[in-house]
Amino acid sequence: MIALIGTWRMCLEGAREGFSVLQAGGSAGDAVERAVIRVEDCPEISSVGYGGLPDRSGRVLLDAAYMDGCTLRVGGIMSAENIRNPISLARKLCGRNTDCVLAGWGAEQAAVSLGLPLRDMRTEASMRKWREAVAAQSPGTPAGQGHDTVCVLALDERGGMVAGASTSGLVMKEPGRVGDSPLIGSGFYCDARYGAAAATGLGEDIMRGCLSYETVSLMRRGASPSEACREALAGLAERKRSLGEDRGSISLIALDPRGNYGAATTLPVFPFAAGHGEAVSLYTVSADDSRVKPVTAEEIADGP
Ligand code: SD4
Repeated sequence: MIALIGTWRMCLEGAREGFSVLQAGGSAGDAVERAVIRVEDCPEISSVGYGGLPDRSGRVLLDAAYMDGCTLRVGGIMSAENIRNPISLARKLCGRNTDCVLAGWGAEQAAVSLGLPLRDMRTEASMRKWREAVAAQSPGTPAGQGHDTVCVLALDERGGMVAGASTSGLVMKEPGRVGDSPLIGSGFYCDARYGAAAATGLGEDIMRGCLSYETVSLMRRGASPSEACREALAGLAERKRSLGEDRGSISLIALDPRGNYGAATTLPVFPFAAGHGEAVSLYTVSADDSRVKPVTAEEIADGP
């Protein structure tokens, strides 16, 4: 069985490309990298890669990760600038025994030494939005929460399973701020024996519950991907409620070794692209209705 799932509507084209890699007998790693690159390279997507919105200082600082579920090896970059395809660098770092997660300038140096292309990730449009945001902001305003990470999970014919994630983080984040996306167990986790999971939403909350590891753990104990996502989210929401906090803004996706996928969210609508067997399509789940519903891109054209 081959299968692939990715976060948000913006991932649909990439997910289709990644899925075609799997259909041609390619590896889960190639499928994930292809799908994420498609999103990173798109200048209109303002939360990932090229055209991603800058931090408060006007720099586009990127987080990304790649995990191989057969070896439990991981690669990642945090708060790194000028990396044309963060997912490709994360993948290259995965497999090293040391130095597999690099931050800032070190990540940029590694890209150069590994022969990966650099790029100024700012676009005219992203800098215009940044200038507007700076003008609208008063000192001490926290980072904006509307932002969307691309996370992709894939299963190949040989049972290979990979998780990947890439983001420019929260809008107007503080320089040096790192979200959940490059943190193993929080933004992503993948163990080919039990399944893979990834998260999008407010990283500061996702980290508190190590939600991706928690989701895979629940699958290890027999939960389906949908049940595991729901239970992991509900566990953190319950804990937050006991602390007087709302459930926040978090969505989870998951995939098991049989190619079943699932998702759960605290949002009114969370779109994702997924497919097993024949083709990839768009689906949604919502906080109030955990059933996975097929949708068209037009039906959810307003969101990411
Ligand atoms: C972060 N989790 O940096 C990311 C942002 C995101 O939907 O996914 N927002 O916290």
